[in-house]
Amino acid sequence: MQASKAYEANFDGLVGPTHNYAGLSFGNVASRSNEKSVANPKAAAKQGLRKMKRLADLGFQQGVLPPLERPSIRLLRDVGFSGDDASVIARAAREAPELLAAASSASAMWTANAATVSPSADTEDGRVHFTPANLAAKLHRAIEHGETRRSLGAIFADEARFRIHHALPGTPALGDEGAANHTRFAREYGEKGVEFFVYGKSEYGQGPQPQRYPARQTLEASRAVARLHGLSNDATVFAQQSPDVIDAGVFHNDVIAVGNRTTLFCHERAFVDQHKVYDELRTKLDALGTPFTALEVPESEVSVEDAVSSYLFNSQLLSSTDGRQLLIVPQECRENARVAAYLDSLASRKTPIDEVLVFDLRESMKNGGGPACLRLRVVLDEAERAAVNARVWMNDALFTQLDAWIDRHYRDRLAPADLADPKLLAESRAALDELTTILGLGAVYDFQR
Ligand code: SUG
Repeated sequence: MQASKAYEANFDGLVGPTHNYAGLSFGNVASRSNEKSVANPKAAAKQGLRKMKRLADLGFQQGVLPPLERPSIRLLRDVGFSGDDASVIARAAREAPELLAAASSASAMWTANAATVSPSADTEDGRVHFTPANLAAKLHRAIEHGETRRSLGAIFADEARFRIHHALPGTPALGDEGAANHTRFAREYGEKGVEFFVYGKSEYGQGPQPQRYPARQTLEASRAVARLHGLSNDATVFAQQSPDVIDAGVFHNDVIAVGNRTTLFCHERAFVDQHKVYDELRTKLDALGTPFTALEVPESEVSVEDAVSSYLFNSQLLSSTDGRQLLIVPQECRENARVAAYLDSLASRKTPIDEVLVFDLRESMKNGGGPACLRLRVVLDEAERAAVNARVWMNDALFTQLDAWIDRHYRDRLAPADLADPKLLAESRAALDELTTILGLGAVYDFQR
């Protein structure tokens, strides 16, 4: 059967007005080392928006996912703070500042963790499947999935084409971090592919586990998502991340590997039994008539430590319309001499990467979120693309509108103490209320209902 033409769209999370550095993610080196520094939400939102605009200008399908309502008054009420909204915030600031910080995080910007997505070419029922990630490992992230599901529902509303599941039960045995631990290989986006799930540990099985930092994704969760999406066993591969790289700060697989179509770009220490993993991918892809290339970076050229500090592998590997493969890296890659030398050497080596583009995402990077963290990949054929809420596609007009919207609503300085300011809630709600009109989302937020 001839596959229909399909595209990989990237949906980036718009950085929310409460972007701040609260040190909430033990195991994520950047988050912990920038704890309590002063953030610039306006700059953060503009850096993300400029990435979206530039990729749209280059001809990529680029969408926008909205921030969530923060601070989450719902979380603060759930943990016993009561009274009017201002009193809830004031009491939380006094009695449990760490819970106020969790309720205020703009972490939904990292949409690679919003959900796992399987294209219709891979699923049993021929629909695009989404499973919002339960993000059970961290409180500030575990509160995202309900609202995320609502946003996805407002954008991918056509139930004949899109199936949006509920998140898996939020418990350690089923810890799920979404697309950050998922990659799909296929010759053409519209053809059946092999879906690659990477987990940190198995809850019930044997096997090595990290000792220092938590493994956020379990094998049981990855298998559950594959089942929900109706993926066939002969077109799925499950691999374990090396526990020692988790202990070195690789809290998601997308900090050490990225894939696109027939290419896997990764560090040589990314997986347990790495060569077996390549063999299984190659065999399963070969059965579909699809080639496979692993571009592996050795420790001798770029150490895991360099990879974690530069986010070399948290890059986006994108196929341009003229068939070239682009690597979208954060500017921290240019500031690390070994990583910069590696990237420079790509021009003279024969690799599947044709060009490297560098982006300033400093504000997000300081919380451990690079180019790939900020995007959710959704492969869509023509009909599916036409069924997406058209207002979320990036173009000149949307860029101009959002840029002005950021100017109107965002602060350029947010220190930890500012989270106690009740005005931040009102400002954030005013911004989001206007955003739902710009993006045509309807009343997705609790405060609008
Ligand atoms: O879950 N950081 C996020 C970064 C997520 C990166 N995503 C991917 N790798 N796909 C996290 O650790 C830090 C928030 C703070 O400390 O204020 C944070 O949540």
